[in-house]
Amino acid sequence: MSTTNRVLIIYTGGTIGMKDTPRGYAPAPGFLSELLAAMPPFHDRTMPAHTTPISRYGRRVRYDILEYAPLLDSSNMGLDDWVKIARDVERHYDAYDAFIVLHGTDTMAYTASALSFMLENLGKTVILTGSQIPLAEARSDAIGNVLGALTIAGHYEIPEVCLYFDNRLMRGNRTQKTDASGLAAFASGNAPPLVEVGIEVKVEWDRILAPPTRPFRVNPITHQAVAALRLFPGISAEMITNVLRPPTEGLVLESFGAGNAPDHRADFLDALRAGTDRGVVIVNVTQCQRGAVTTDYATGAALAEVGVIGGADMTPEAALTKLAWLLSQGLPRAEVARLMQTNLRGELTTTATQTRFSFRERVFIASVARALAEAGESVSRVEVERALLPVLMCSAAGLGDTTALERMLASGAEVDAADYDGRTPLHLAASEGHLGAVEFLLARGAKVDPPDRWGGTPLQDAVRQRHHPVVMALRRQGATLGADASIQLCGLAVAGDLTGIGLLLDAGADPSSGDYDRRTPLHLAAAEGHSAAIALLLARGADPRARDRWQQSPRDEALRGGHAAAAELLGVALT
Ligand code: ASN
Repeated sequence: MSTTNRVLIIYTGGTIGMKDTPRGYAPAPGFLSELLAAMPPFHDRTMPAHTTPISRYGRRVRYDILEYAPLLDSSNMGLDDWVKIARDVERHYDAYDAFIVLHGTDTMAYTASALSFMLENLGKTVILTGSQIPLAEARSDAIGNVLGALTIAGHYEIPEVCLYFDNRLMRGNRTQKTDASGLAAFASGNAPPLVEVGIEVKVEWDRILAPPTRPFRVNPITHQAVAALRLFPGISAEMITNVLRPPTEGLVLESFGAGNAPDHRADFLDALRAGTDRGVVIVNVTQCQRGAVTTDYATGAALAEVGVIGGADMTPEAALTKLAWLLSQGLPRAEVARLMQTNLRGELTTTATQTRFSFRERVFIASVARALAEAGESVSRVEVERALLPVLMCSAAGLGDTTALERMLASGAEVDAADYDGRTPLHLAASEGHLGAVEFLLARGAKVDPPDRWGGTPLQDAVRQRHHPVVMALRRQGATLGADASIQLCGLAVAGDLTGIGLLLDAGADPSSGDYDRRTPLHLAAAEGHSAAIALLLARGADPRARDRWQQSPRDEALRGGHAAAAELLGVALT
């Protein structure tokens, strides 16, 4: 296996590679490549150019640099530049394991968002990074940023467009530049980092999108007619009308707080309604760096009433590029509106009812599907899902994780999905004593007495593991014990196990039915002189008159064993 990963660095410009000139910082062709080649962390002198030293994880990274001409300050970048980057990733997709895009910080969040939509079925790591101080400066943040991005790109498979800055790898379409001068220039207010680099590289696999099952392709943005407008107190209706004039076809409206706008201003709302009536897709996102738009306030509901779509917790950058991308595809307006509210690349958080699987389950299922595909097995993700869902359901039930159960049921899993031993989620939840999960499964229509491969039922599991509340919950739903309950009760009577006897009786065992010699639990407790067990059995309705195969009564047994107190108890019961 190769221990060298190949990374393509697409260098578009930005402060990172700038040179100090008499007119201020300016991009300089070839300069960055020379600098990197001269720096030991980026170049092992014993190796061909642009090969890093061996990392502590035993790998080298070999990188090539694709330098753009001209190199751009990112404030000069636009839609065509986004498409060019996407096309370069496409052109070199098979030749490299991962891609790094060196980019100016000013509009990096826009490019990252745009790329996340354009790169469809992305199966390789794409990381945008740059710096606030040029690499050539002594105190530059570029060394850490590029080295961190190279390390992640060269070691991990994170099939997403990401942004790496200040020791954190974030999902690109969740980022915003929030600091014009600080070195921690980017925030991802609504999504925690995917990777944190400290002494260790900590990858949060649960947060990372599932790898694709379909081939990679570029679906470019070609549509320019989108705009963004930040509301401010007192904004005029005229201004809204002007922004919404043709050729505008999409508008990202940055509203106050949780998606609010003046609802007592008919002129303002009429101007918006005129836009949506004309077919302009208007998406509501918050001006805040964290949180989502809702229709909880009347001022938020007013926007929805004039046809403005809720953009959940998308950043304005993500909403704008997504809108441009969807409009580029010539989809009907209703479809654009629907997809704007749908999570396509992890750019927005959907409510629980809309979520299919947690990332953990999706990543797991997709990874298995991919591994099988790589091994040459022609199985679809659906087939893998069908095979794995029962196991995942059982495992969630065994952990008492009702949230996961709920999610899987919502995505089509069966409540009685049995594993290879015929054990259902209810068996597992009952065995582990998870009352909440048991009640949840029963409420969702789980079969009460499904036999597993050995004929065992959830109630038997709960009894065996002595989970009394679960036993009661199952009984309330009519669960019944199997034929061997009386033998089990006899065993407990011999042992004088009061808790066990009580539990088994609560589970529905008949206190008077005997073993193959018709010896009842009372006979056995009497023979052993377990007075407390005898009292318990009698209190629970055991028949003191029962005769065994040899016509012996429980009292006869007590007398034969010399257990006077037990005989006395049974004598009283007979009268
Ligand atoms: N103006 C620069 C750019 O965006 C800022 C930077 O890269 N730090 O290209």
